[in-house]
Amino acid sequence: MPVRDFPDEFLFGAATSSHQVEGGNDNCDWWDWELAKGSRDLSGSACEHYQRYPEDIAMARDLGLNSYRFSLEWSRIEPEPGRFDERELAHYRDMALRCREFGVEPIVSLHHFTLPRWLSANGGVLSPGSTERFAAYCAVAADALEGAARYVLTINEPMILVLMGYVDGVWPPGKRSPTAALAAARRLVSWHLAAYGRIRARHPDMLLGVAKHWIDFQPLDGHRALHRGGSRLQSYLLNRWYLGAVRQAQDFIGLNYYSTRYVTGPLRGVPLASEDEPRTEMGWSISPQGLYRALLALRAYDRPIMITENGIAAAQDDQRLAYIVDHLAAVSKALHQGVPVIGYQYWSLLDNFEWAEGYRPQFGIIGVDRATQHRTVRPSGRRYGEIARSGRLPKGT
Ligand code: IFM
Repeated sequence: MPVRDFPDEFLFGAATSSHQVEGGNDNCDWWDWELAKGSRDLSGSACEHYQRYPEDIAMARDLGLNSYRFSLEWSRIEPEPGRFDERELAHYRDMALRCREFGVEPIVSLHHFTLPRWLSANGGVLSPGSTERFAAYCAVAADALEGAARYVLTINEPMILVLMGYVDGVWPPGKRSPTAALAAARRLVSWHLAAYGRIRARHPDMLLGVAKHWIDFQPLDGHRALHRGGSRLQSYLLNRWYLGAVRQAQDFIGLNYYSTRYVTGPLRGVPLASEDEPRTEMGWSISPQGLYRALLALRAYDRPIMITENGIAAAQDDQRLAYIVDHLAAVSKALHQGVPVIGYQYWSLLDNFEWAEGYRPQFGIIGVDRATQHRTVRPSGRRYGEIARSGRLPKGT
């Protein structure tokens, strides 16, 4: 009997988020932002996943995946403050049930960057009652998922939302203010804590977490104290601070990992160590050892770890396959050293709307033709599915 690289129950899957794939998501802040800021592309009909989800989940299952991460769209579920739309709740419950029917474990995010327009128009994350509003929405959403979804993520990448929306100002709400950034970061801690408390009290069987982005900060020059100190500081600010603040309110750790970043000072760094280093279409480094380091670091939080995102924007599909295999090898190495990794969700199931970058970057193991919506499974998707089915990496990895 060949030895498996991953345990039988390991959750191999792929991820998406509502605004990036559903289409017609016109009641949220991002829709307005795309129109007002003249984004590279409008999200428009995206992948029409709102209508085509049965077909898409079936494709994931046919590939051999046993899990699927998707998000609920708050702006659809609560189109006006305090009014919850039963049809939308039924829609998302059906998505989770459809997964179950196909033997696919649903992993559900309740918030993935977008806000209902009524909230963004009133101060968004920083509006005075936003914590209570978020917790109330999460409670209703969790009720709708009862018996259908076990793994629930309250917030996707809270510190990326802070960085892009309140430091760099390139995402809504377009602020560049350290004071607002700090307030938003604190507020997103209270969002999670409030939502966790509310859901935990009503649904003791649900396993709750945050999809926490982790950047592998490394000193560009390990001999320079400034680079070393800078990388520790940046890792604290972007990686560890939030995880520490919600430490007692997580049943598992959700890890979104993409790359290493090379640090040259307290708030400075470069994406690549040298100009000839291989990179993704996003210009990010390709660094499976950064994933391995992240997993070892996260062991300190003493919870099971689910890789809720890891992936590559690649014009060449063989680059995607190599990325997946090399990152899974890093996961397997960590697993064999006792790190409790319970799953891996590739980002993304489908080519989709990559925020400010529009439709140019192709992350999907399934390609989507923008004109026809035709789906094409890429060879990397097939090979990933074979790994998922067998629990084994290709020989020689
Ligand atoms: O597309 C995003 C996703 O929404 C959040 N994590 C990173 C992905 C790739 O940039």
